[in-house]
Amino acid sequence: MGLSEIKNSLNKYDRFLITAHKKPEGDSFGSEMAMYLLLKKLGKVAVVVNEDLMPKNLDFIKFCDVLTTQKAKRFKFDAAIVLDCGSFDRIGEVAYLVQSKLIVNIDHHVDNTRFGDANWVVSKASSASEMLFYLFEEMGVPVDREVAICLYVGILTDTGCFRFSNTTSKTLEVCSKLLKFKIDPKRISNLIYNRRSFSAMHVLGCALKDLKKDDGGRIAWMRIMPQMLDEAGAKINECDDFIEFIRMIESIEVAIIFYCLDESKIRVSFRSKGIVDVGKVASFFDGGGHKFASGAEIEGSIEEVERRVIRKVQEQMKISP
Ligand SMILES: [Mn+2]
Repeated sequence: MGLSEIKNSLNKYDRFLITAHKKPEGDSFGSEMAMYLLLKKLGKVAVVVNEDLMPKNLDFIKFCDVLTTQKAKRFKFDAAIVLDCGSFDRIGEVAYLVQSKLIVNIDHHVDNTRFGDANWVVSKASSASEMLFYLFEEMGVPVDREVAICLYVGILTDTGCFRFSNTTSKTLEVCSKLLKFKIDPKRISNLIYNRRSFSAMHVLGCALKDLKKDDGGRIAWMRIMPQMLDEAGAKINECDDFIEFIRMIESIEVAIIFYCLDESKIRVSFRSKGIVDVGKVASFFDGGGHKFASGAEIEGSIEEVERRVIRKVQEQMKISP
């Protein structure tokens, strides 16, 4: 079971579809690209398919085309490799392409549902990218500079730049080996984090002006409204990590952002500093995620959704240790 099972599947088959969770970020995209490079080195044929476009700040690790599900329809493959994904439905519409194929599940989420025909889940690993490093070792394929960049990006982003509790001594050992390929941490972090547009910062300013907190003072939230984006000329995906600015406040335990997608659909993001399990709050609203970072899409007006969500977070806070 586990790693040897994955190794057998990679050796046995020749044509692979690689995918990861919807809205791919550093780890999903880094591990997808590293997996693509691994399969190429093994003489296999592979494509990367995602429901969503990759974020612009990761364009420097794009080592192959990323297909949409439409374009991938014609590609014939034996097995699908699903990376960084706790449950099968999180790959979105890619599920329709792969449902009757052999599924290889490689992931580090604690609540992974073992949806694959072959499963390798290491919840102690910082990231799927860290696991890919071990996979290269197991397959006897040397890592090169391109691979090292992909894996470093995945680990860097999933550990919040080595700030989160998933940063272990093994994680840093892997990074120490990756840095030997003369990759430049300053350049990489500048590319990932310091390429924002002025318009996105204007949206942040606008949202922060209306930052709110509850009576207890431990829950804070803000709204991203369509008119803010229109006025500034920014896109909603440029606001993805604005929640970090709320988490920076000393007294705050739970940070929340409400993204108003339209009049009756609100996407909600949650971050917890560690006491409150926001994964439970998100799953109450049919969302998903971890204990400390989660999200959901909720039907209703912004006022109504805001009220229901804050009440639920307050309830969860009451039963927290
Ligand atoms: Mn991950």
